[in-house]
Amino acid sequence: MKHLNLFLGVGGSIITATPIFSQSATNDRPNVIIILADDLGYGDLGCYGSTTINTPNTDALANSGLRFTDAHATASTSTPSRYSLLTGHYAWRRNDTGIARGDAGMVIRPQQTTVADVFKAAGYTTGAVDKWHLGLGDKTSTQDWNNKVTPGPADLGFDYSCLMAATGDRVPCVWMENQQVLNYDPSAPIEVSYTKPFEGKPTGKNNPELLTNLKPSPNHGHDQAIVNGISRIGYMKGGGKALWRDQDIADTIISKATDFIKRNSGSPFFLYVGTNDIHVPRFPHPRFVGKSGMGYRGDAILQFDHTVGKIVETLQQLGLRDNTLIILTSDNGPVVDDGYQDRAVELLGDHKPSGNMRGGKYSNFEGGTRVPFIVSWPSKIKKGKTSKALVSQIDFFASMAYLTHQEIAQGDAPDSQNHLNTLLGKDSKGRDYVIEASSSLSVSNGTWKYITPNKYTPFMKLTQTETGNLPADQLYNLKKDIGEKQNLADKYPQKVEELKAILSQERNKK
Ligand code: NG6
Ligand code: CA
Repeated sequence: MKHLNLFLGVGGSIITATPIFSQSATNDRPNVIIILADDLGYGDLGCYGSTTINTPNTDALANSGLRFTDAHATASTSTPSRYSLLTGHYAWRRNDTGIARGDAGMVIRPQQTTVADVFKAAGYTTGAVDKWHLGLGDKTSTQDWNNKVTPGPADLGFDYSCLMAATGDRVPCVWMENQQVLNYDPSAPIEVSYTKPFEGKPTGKNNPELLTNLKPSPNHGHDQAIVNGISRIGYMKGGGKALWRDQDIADTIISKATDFIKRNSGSPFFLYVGTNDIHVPRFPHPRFVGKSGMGYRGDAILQFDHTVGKIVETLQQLGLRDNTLIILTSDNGPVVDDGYQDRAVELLGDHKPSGNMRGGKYSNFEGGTRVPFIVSWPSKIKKGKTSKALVSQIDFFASMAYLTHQEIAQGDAPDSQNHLNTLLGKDSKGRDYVIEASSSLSVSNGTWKYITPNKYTPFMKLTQTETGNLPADQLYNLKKDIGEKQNLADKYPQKVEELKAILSQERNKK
């Protein structure tokens, strides 16, 4: 239910406990920034033990705060993961929250309460600068991209938004600023289709000679509309000067995010920054090309790290750093070849995107959903600590509601728990268990992990992913076997029953 009346709480969800007036962030009301990387793995950062990539800015952020070693996205792909982070509702409770097309209607319905609504009710100014991937407009394929597309983030509590509707590899390849195409070019009206090509428009499939920047990997299917010498999923016409250049995407995110911070430096703000890095197509700015020695995937990690550095630097310049709570995490685990011939596989060398874990993006194994998770708030959190507490992105909503003194109305964020103390390092326990969704549901209590049987493929050839799918119970002892190699389900049937009971109890909740 959406809040209607902030002061009275009548018929609405949020009752404010703090007055609404403009005041800069105080110790009680820090600015909050979530930096959500895309497909960044547990092993992709120096501060998570990688010796093959340099991520000085992210490492400095970790050193300025708390680094979690058992933190989880709720799903192993983007749309469901982001849905849950913003709503505190498990995406798997709905059947329409899978990887969204670029012309999907908005997945979070306008009447749902999001964490941005919570911040807004607390008097914050709210912004989203990101790869959105949660749909725009009312219904799939009904958007008129030449006009304002509604509903959109403004209906979900965001005062400002500047976003890529879906992903870099899906049309439309334009930025949507406050739900309208940024730099709209009236001479090139935009049309989008996910069903048929536009007559006379080249495609990656038919015109490979036009793929001057990146070619798709065989059989993945990113061979439709060509934009900026890269073919995509979906067909698109028009766009003209509004079309993005992939090599500039990170810089656009940096400038829109830092502008938002500068504009709002005088009063508390919440900013959701979802980077395009390191999702495919990876086509970093020439400043980063060749710098990692690992090809575009590694270079995109450097570009991500640079983005982190720029955000932190802007806060420092404005004197906001001490009282800004930053959470840095990833929407799901890593993948190496996700659809383009960017030589990520060939140049990977000794780099381990999932660290010591098994699987990655699309996987039930820990590599799918155990993600980097850094929390930094210099005026409140001790420096340079590591937490082994079990945490999940599903708890962002309730923890932020608690931080900002907002009550959560009946029915809102039903799966979210307040773990603010854990996030601030005052409590090292965290959740009793986390639930992770991929092809199956899994549950982990930090030591024991159970994966529900299913009949899907155990190995995705295209991406070379060990999915963890098996038509039998799987039970792993993560404390002894982080690589999930030894299935102990037969040995400990009691444990299996215990964890299954948790899942069935969760499934039975609304
Ligand atoms: C998959 C795409 C992959 C990527 C993913 C979404 C194919 C074969 N693969 O369907 O390239 O776009 O969707 O990634 O189409 S996510 O991180 O946004 O969930
Ligand atoms: Ca992702």
